[in-house]
Amino acid sequence: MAEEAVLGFLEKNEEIRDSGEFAAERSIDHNEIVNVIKSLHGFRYVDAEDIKRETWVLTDEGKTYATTGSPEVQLFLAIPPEGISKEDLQKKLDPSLFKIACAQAAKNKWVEMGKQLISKKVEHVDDKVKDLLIQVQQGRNIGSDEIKALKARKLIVPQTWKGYSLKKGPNYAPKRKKVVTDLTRDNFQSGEWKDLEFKEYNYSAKGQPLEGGNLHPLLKVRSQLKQIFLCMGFEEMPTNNFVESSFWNFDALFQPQQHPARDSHDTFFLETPSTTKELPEDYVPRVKQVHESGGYGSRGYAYDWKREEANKNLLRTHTTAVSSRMLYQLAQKPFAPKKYFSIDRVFRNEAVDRTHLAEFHQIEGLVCDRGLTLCDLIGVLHDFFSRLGMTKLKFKPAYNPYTEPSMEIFSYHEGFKKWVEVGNSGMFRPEMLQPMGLPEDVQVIAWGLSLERPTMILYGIDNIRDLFGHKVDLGLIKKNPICRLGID
Ligand code: FB9
Repeated sequence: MAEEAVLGFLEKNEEIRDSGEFAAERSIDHNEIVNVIKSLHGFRYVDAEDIKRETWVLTDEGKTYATTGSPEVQLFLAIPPEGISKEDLQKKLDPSLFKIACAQAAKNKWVEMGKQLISKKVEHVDDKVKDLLIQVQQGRNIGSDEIKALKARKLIVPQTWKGYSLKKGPNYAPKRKKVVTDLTRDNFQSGEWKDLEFKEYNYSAKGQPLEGGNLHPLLKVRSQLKQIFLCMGFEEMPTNNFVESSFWNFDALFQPQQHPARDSHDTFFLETPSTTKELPEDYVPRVKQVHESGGYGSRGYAYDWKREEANKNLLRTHTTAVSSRMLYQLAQKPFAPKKYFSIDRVFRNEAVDRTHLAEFHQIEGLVCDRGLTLCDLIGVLHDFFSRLGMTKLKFKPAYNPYTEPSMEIFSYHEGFKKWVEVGNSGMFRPEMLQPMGLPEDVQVIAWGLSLERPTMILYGIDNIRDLFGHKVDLGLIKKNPICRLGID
């Protein structure tokens, strides 16, 4: 009906100047006309141009007054000639209107708000507000002062009316030809195809979105880092055991049993199974020995080392626990140099904040070989971090119970224009390596960093809770760019 009206009118007329008037004149709903115009425009039967008009529409309160009359007039009409007490008058009107009605009626000097009585000051009043609201409703223009007054009373609000002006398009026809999308065997054999309108191919149509799996940004950065380690000739250590014994997590690393990190404020100890089943009985006494009285050039910690303490199970606080296991295994065989890495979860009973959760992924690299020095460590750190795009490094002396010397690693971040701490490193202490049975001239250089920090920086994620955990927005997982580590 709307389409015939539009195509029919253009058959005899140059253009439809205003779709709003066109619809109103034919009391066709303007939205119906708009949908037809959009579709005819799509098939180029018509060429349509937007026309916009700022109009005013009534708010719900405005709509009420347009039908029931303005509150001040309702109040005026409710006052009997002899006047009425405020209480009685209040009963006669809708409570939500009373206040505004009094204010307006008084402002219009229609009523006398006496102490006892409210009385009329004029004989008759016109409900100009109601009339104005109806005019606006009918789209008729009213004066700007009236507009301002109604707007101030939040009875009308501005609205942009959108319509079209349209002319015949290149494919104009008084009647829309049946558009088909496919050349079928039937319309081909029947020759009907010659008179048919074939729908244009929309070459910019987006194909069906491929619903494939998406890698979490952390896993993208992890696979990039794995690539870097493998390219540097490192082997991945097996990290599939979140539960570890205090022995491998601390004692084997020459971390004393009274070290603050070994109490439940920093470490998650297990209730069940609370203790480990087995430890290498040939090796444990040497660890006890080095803790209690040193050896290998060390004087140890001179305290009473307890097996029970070492037996306690916990959630590993660092993947260095895996390094200690692997280095011990290495020491059980004829020595061969090794380059190992690990990337997996570690757990620390820490206060959660913008950059810290109770668990994060630790990245660790180690090189085990004869005669390694601090220079080799600095060298491998430059090699490793340069592959992450960090070429400007500086090192700050640090302390770890299991490495001496130890260094914090800083990289100059061009974007932030500042030095960012990008990790920690050191040379494993002989008190850790010798009891394992590694040859005296074997040194192990190692370093560690987190997976979350680089991922947050690379993906511009400012709060770790948005990266990891139940608050992660799946949209981020679906739409995050590929990880271009070290690639400008
Ligand atoms: O990851 C860290 N920072 C970092 C790393 C990369 C990065 O890349 C950006 C793209 C440019 C940005 C930042 N840090 C280590 C430094 C800090 O964030 C630090 O405040 C927090 N650290 C964690 C531990 O927090 C308690 C990060 C985590 C960390 C620290 C030390 C080690 C591992 C992880 C280690 C070790 C180690 C030392 C010697 C021998 C073996 C292992």
